[in-house]
Amino acid sequence: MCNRCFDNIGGRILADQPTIFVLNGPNLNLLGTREPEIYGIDTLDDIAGRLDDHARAAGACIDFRQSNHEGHLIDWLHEAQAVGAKAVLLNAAGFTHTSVAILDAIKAITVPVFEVHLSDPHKRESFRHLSYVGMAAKAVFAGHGAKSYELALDVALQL
Ligand code: CA2
Repeated sequence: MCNRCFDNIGGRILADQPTIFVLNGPNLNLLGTREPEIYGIDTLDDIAGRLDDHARAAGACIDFRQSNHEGHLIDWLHEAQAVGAKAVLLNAAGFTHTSVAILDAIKAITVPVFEVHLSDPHKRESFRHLSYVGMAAKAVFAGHGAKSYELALDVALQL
């Protein structure tokens, strides 16, 4: 997270630097430790570092988070709206395919949400073909490994 973007009291976003929330769902904290043939070898920290560099170079800030709990992701979507984030990149992981509550949260905010996946769920098991997130997301970036996040960030920065 880029602390320059937030004040110390209310956590509000300061003035001129746009902030992009990057929210990651369950099990992604283990990225880089198994199934590299599907998800690549980067850890979530590696991805966060690259996004941060990329965003700073463009005069923006990244607020990068991960949780294994559905409610945290919902609270963070609400927070993105409350603090005036420019966009949200959301890899809801397994919740992508199950969570009406996350769909409702995306629909409840006006901040554009971009769906991100390392793998391409449409080339995998049929239960991954349904995406509740995709029903409300502005666009989907999937199947490019860690690059999916960078591609989504590029588009979000151009909003
Ligand atoms: O490809 C993606 O980014 C997914 O969102 C990853 C989810 C999966 O359920 C979605 O269908 C597609 C799984 C995240 C599991 O994360 C790990 C990755 C490597 C090692 C351990 C966990």
